[in-house]
Amino acid sequence: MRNMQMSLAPRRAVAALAALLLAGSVAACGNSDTGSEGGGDNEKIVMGFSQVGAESGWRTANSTSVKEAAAEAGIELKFDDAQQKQENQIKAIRNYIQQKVDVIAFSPVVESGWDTVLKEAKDAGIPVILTDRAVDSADKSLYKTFLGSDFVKEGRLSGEWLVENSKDATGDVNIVELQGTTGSAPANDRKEGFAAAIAADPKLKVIASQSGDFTRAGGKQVMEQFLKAHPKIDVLFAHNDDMGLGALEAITAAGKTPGKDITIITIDAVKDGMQALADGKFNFIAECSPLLGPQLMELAKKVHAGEEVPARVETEETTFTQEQAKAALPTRKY
Ligand code: GZL
Repeated sequence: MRNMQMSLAPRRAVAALAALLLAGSVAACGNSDTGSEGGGDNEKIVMGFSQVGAESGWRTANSTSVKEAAAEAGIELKFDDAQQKQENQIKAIRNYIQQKVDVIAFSPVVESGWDTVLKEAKDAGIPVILTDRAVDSADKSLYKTFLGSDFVKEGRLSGEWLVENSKDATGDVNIVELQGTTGSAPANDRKEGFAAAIAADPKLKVIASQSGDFTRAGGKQVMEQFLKAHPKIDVLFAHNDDMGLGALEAITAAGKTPGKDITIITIDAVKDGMQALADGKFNFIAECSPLLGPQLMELAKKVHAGEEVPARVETEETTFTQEQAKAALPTRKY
C-alpha cells in the first residue's frame, strides 16, 4: 500500500504543480479577457465613436475632424455611422462595450432614450463622452462630460439679429421656421432661443414651423409646402445651412428672390452656407463649429488617465453678416 502511496506521491506533487501552473496561466488569460492589452501605459487608447449620420455639410466636417484628430492623437478610432437612427447608435454602443473599448464617444441623434445603454457602459467600467449633442438623462454620472455648442444661444443670436433688423418694418413680419431633426437637442434648443429673442417685438410672428430633418431635401420639400400655404412669407429661420440651401431652390422656383423678398437666417456657417451669405441669398448665419475632434481627443486622454474633466465644455463660435462672410470665406476651414 505504502509503495502505492509512495508511487502516488510524486504523481500527486506533479499534479499539484500542474494545477498551480494551470491556475497561473488561467489568471493571466483572465487578465487578457479584461482588455489588459488596453491597460498598459504605452498601449493605444481605443475609442468607440457613434456618429449621427452624414445628413449635412456640418456632419461631414465633424466626422472629418474626429477622424483626423484621432489619427493625430494616436488614438485607435472605431467609427460607426448611424444613418440618423437611434437604434443604430444603441447597437454600436453595445458593440463597443462587448469589444471592451477604453472610451465611448457619441453625438446622440435625439435627446431621450439613452439611460439604459449608458448604464450598461457605466456598469462595464467604460467612460462615455457626449460630443456635439446632449442627452436629457437626469443621471449625470452616466457620462463624463458634454463637449459641444450652446444651441439655445445660437437660436437667441439669430432672433436678436432679426429684432435688430426689423425695426423699420410696418405691420406683421411673417416668419416660417425649418426645424432640425425632431427631438434633437439642436432643434429643441434653437427653437427655444429664437422664440425667446423675437418675443421682444410683437410684429415678429412664426406662422409655420416644421422639421426638415437637417437635410437639403427636407428643407426644399417643407419650404415648398410653406410657400403654397402662405402667400406672405417675410423671413425664413432654418436650424441649419443645409435646410436653408434646400429652401433656396423652392424660393427661386416660386419666383421670389432669396435674401431680398424673403430674409434668410440659418445656423452652422459651413462653406456652402457662407457662400450663399456672401452672395446675398442668406442674410445672417450663427456659427456652430463642427471642429470638435482635437478637444474630444484631449478629453478622451484625460478620462482614460482617470483625470478630472469639466462636466461641460462649450465650443467657441461667432456670427456672420454678408460682409463678414465675404471676408471670412477665403480662410474658412470647413
Ligand atoms: C449641431 C449639429 C447639427 C448641425 C446640423 O451641433 O448637431 O446637426 O447644426 C447637423 O447641420 O445635421
